[in-house]
Amino acid sequence: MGSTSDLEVMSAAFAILEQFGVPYEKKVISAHRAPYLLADYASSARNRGIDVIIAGAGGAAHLPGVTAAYTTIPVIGVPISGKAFGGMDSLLSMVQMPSGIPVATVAVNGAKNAALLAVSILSLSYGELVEALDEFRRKQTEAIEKTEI
Ligand code: RP5
Repeated sequence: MGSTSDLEVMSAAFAILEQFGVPYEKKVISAHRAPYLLADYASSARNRGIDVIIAGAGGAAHLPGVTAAYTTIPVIGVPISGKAFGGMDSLLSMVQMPSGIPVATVAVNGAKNAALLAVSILSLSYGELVEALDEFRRKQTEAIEKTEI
């Protein structure tokens, strides 16, 4: 994530990754304030065994786009709403990536879905996650079926 101020929103992703038993690392790396750190992190990610990167940022949210420029592993962007524009600035910064460097962008503050998408991608290589995803969906459906108002 771009700042510790993104931590609260991004914690929804940590919760999902922990629920599925997916090992992960959390980092604050700003595309603007420490671009050299981002270049090092993203360009070494594949060789360090990282399969997917979830990048959450707000404002002129270049973090996922610049990350994706330095690696060919999948990058999922989480636009984070700041004080201005209700997160529309971050959303457009991510979803409007120019052709050639894709960022899979989820909803504003959609950290939970970002992690679920990461787990789906990982399930292509780690078969045990397939059953875990099916179980997650079953429970979600059951909860809806049992809902009374
Ligand atoms: C972005 O600027 C961060 O991702 C954060 O969402 C936003 C504001 O950062 P702070 O000023 O709170 O550090 O780079």
